[in-house]
Amino acid sequence: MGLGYVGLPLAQLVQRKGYSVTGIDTDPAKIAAMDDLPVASSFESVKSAGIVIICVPTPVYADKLPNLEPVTGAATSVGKHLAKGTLVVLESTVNPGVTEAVVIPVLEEQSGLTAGQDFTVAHCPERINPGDAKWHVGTIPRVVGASTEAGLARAVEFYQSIIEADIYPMASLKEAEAVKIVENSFRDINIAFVNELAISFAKMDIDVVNVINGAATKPFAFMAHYPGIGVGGHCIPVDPYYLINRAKQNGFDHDFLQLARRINSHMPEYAVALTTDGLNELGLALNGAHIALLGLSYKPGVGDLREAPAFTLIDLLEKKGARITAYDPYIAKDAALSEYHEHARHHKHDGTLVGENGKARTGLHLAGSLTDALQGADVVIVATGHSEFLKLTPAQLQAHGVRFVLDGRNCLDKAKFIESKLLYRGLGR
Ligand code: SAJ
Repeated sequence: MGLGYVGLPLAQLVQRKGYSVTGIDTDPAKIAAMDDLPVASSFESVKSAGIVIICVPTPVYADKLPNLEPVTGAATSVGKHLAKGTLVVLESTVNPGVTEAVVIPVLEEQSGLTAGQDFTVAHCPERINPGDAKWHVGTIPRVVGASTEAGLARAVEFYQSIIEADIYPMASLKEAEAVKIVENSFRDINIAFVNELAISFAKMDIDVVNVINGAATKPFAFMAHYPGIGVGGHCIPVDPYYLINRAKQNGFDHDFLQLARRINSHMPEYAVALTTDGLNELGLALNGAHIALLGLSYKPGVGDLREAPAFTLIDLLEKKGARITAYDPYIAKDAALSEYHEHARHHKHDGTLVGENGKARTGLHLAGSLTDALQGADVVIVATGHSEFLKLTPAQLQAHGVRFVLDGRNCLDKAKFIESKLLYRGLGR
């Protein structure tokens, strides 16, 4: 249930492994698009299913509290059709305790059945790395927790039958829920660490990327992460809030996790400060500057705008009166524009797109090619390290009259840009 970036590859894998599968999704477009998989928008097939797997999103609200509506909605629909003897697996990322405190009661209430006796529930947190060819759902190790020993054994056996990797049984549902939050919070705090280093090292003229790569020569006890203009995606900037909120409900305040979130959320502002300083060095102002923003997607090689820091950056730059033309080869113009307006609605108090200089914002211009984006730009900001941008040369930019480059993902050839007439700034290098 849920045919998104988690559920669809999983359904296709399960089918390939010889199971009979019905993919369920409430989005008619997803149902219509499917041709190699039996799909349905109704939950009828739950009745005859031995195993039901729920893979729905778990976003956070604007106030960063976990939004469990998709999970409770799915559990309600599954519960209505649940038959005795079924194993229900939740793959969605939830804070520790949700499967027991939210999902099981809904399943019992809707089905009139008793968990542990009539059906069992397991949690196997999804581990998907979009854009990664090597690590995909058929090869990534998993952890599983369940409400009963029998349920655990059944869930482990199922995942072992479809995945060519180890499946690790956890002692409880809560432990399995906590594993996922911990692995993603680990990533968020490590990115915050190098983001803070980038700001510090920029003041000491130390190249933070060289230093991280130097530290990474240590073959143990170090894991390289790299600074950037922000942390986006459906997992890393979101999951820590699950733990922060759950712990708060139980009387503990995760100062460190919250600090890491503050550092990472601050990076678009830091990028604006670097842009302002760079333009000042050229005797130019941010107000009225024409900026080519290269990349909108939250990570290279994929077209995904969820929590993408580029939109915070656009918002901050527009407030200062800059005119922005964005280009992302992986993002369709209409998707970019609707995300732009959605972001403005979320973050604009007055709801209108007016800059601090009082002028109505020119709104986001979207270029259809790199050349179009560079045309007439004073500034280039690289917000996503898409492969198309890595080959950019100083001459190419100068040909369009670009004067300043902010390499927001430290992905350009710094040496080439330093020796050119262009003003180049990286993040911490
Ligand atoms: N980022 C940095 N510096 C880094 C790494 C990432 O700034 O050193 C930024 C990226 O630009 C992006 C965000 O953080 O905006 C998230 O990057 P990500 O590589 O973690 O991408 P995700 O969100 O696709 O993370 C997925 C996650 N998979 C699951 O949650 C199941 C994550 O657990 C994986 O660790 C990650 O892939 C991965 O390893 O690539």
